[in-house]
Amino acid sequence: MIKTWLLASIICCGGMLVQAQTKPATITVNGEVTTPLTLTLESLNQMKKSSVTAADKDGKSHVYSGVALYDILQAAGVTFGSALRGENMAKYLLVKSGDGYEVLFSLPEIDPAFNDKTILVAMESDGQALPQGKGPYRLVVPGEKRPARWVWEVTTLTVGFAK
Ligand SMILES: Nc1nc2c(c(=O)[nH]1)N[C@H]1C(S)=C(S)[C@@H](COP(=O)(O)O)O[C@H]1N2
Ligand SMILES: [Mo]
Repeated sequence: MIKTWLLASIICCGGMLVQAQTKPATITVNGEVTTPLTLTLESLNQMKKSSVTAADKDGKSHVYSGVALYDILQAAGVTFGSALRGENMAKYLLVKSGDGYEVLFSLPEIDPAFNDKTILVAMESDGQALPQGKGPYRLVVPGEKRPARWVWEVTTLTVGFAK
């Protein structure tokens, strides 16, 4: 009886430890949004998929797939389209990552009403999950000469007023 109990607690605690270690990576969307979000790989996979072909640091072209940054922010209720005017033109998006790296975008850069280039929150490169340390979510920003805003290990998207 005691043995069974012991075995059960070991399995249970072991399971909890494994769960703590494999806690899924999330993207938090907060700040000037109507609906703050916490997205998991599962919820991102339920959103509309987009693909972008872009050249990496070495100039090699890859097909990246994931969810458009616009679609994520749109789901959180960020002011885009006809609402991106007046004081909202002074809003920014700060992208934060697991290693503390942070980069900034203006909203018109992201909004298809202003810009034809799709900024992607990529989950795959050439059909494969992103390599360890470069995922599970990475920004892909087509058309830039340096990939300095291709933030890997994206954790947080914060919309704010610059004034
Ligand atoms: N999280 C995070 N993302 C980052 C960086 C970083 O230091 N941390 N460096 C950026 C810079 S300056 C470059 S040039 C590219 C390099 O990407 P690569 O190593 O996959 O070629 O990643 C960008 N994304
Ligand atoms: Mo860089």
